[in-house]
Amino acid sequence: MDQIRIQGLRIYARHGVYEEERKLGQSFYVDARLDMDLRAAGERDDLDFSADYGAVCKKIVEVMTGEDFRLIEAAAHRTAQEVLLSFPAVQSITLTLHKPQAPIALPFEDVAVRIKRGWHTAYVASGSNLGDREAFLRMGIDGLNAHPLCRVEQVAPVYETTPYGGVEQGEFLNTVMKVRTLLEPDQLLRLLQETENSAGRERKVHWGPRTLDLDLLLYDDRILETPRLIVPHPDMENRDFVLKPLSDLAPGLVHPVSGQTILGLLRRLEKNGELHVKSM
Ligand code: A4P
Ligand code: MG
Repeated sequence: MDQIRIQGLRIYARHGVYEEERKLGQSFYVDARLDMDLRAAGERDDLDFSADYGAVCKKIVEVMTGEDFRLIEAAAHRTAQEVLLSFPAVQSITLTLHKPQAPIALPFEDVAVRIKRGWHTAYVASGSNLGDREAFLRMGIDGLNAHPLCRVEQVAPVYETTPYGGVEQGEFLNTVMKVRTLLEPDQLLRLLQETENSAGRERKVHWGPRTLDLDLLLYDDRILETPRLIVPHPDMENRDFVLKPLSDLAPGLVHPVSGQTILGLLRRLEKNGELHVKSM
């Protein structure tokens, strides 16, 4: 990927564990590598398609001097996060924070931390079959958007679907959201569950009726299996009410376990049988 690089930005700040450091301050140096697609900016000669490196430097100084951290790890983390939030064209940032005057009672040249942070793409399935179903789907979208580290970028059309899974219950509305996020998968799952809870979700019957169900389908091309979270969602291949809206957003996306595209998985399901989406 293309890059913008900033080297040796000097900032006088007060990060440190010792009182002396917090009182007197010292010089820190920041190197930043911004990974982003610079083709459109290059072809059009237009800053709107890039990130203004002067403004990025100002943002870094603002964060580094706006709050005093004990650890350079924390200062680097917050600075990287704020750059990503303020400059949407930046896909990821590698930030090195140097502290050459750190209180180490030995001769040394430099001490630094280097971190990489970036945006992730997640697809979230959303379903409701109780109460005002449309309003509950809307609460799902709003709940994710309300989190500062999440942006719902696209929402697929909403489909009316017959219940899957053998439990006698009302019909569902289903859709899929494309989410750009700085949250890690377990943090995103927690947000999904909090959003379900604030929509009055009660867990009584497995696969039973629900005001709002939010399932994490895909997170970049990661494969995860923990007691709390399996990604890709283990049953998505068998659910046309998931594959149909997902294929509206990303038909060519490759499922990282099966190696098949989303459209391919949907076609296979359509050939084999049990379908739940009422109107395609
Ligand atoms: N969990 C593990 N992996 C994931 C993941 N990728 N995303 C764990 C979300 N959760 C994941 O979920 C049970 C546990 O799964 C969680 O604690 C989490 O740690 P839950 O939401 O508490 O319980 P549930 O919803 O009853 O189970 P589940 O498996 O989420 O149900 P489903 O699979 O969502 O099925 N028919 C139609 N037409 N449309 C529907 O939307 N939905 C269901 C529910 C049944 N039939 C349906 C529909
Ligand atoms: Mg669920």
